[in-house]
Amino acid sequence: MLDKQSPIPIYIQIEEQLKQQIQQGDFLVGTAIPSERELTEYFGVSRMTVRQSVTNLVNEGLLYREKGRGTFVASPKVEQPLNGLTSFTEDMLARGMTPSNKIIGFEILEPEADVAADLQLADGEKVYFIERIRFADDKTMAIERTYLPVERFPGLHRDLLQGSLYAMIENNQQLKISHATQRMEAGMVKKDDAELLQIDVPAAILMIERISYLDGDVPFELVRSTYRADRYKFTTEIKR
Ligand code: 16G
Repeated sequence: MLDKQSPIPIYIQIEEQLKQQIQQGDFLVGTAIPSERELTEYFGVSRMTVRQSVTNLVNEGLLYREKGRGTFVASPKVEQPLNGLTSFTEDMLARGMTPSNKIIGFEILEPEADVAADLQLADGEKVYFIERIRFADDKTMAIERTYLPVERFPGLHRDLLQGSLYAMIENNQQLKISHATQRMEAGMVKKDDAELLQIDVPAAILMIERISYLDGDVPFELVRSTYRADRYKFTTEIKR
């Protein structure tokens, strides 16, 4: 219950209490939590206070609102370690989820200078530009925009990318993926990407750029990904 004498603001106490109830399964994933009116009566506080607590939980990704329907409990975020060089397919399978892709773009083009530099391409070298929406258990997770040097993967076609790109590289092409560098920053989703990810604007996203290398320090992919911040959480192990 609430402690009105506590230095902890009431809206935070309510937030913590609701969080605990979600975590212990009092409210199940996908079900509605009580309405603002009900929470107002239950806690004996103003509607504004309740709204603030609920909004904070929505912003943290524990709850989501649906216009005209109410506020629901969200699925827990996928927690992905950043320590190993793994593929989306491997990550989702490791969590017992089923990965799938929708290829929304596949073309050969002349890369911009920054892409050519990242992939260490010679003048005039072309790239495949592949756009994929990635799903876990049929839920949208991310959009990946991948650049691959045409010279390294001659004859690549759309059908080969229905599954895992890394499996294709390692199994079909018999190449050895070695390491990658990655940059991550926060942002707000663009309108077109929001439609692809089936989210309402405004929404937070995590943008990741990865350059991956084959054995011998040869860059083979540049990927610019847009991850749903409400579905993803990245963790790193750090040692001292
Ligand atoms: C991950 C990688 C991406 C790689 C993809 C291959 C990040 C940020 N990105 O999503 O660079 O191309 O896996 O996945 O982790 P696939 O083998 O399932 O196609």
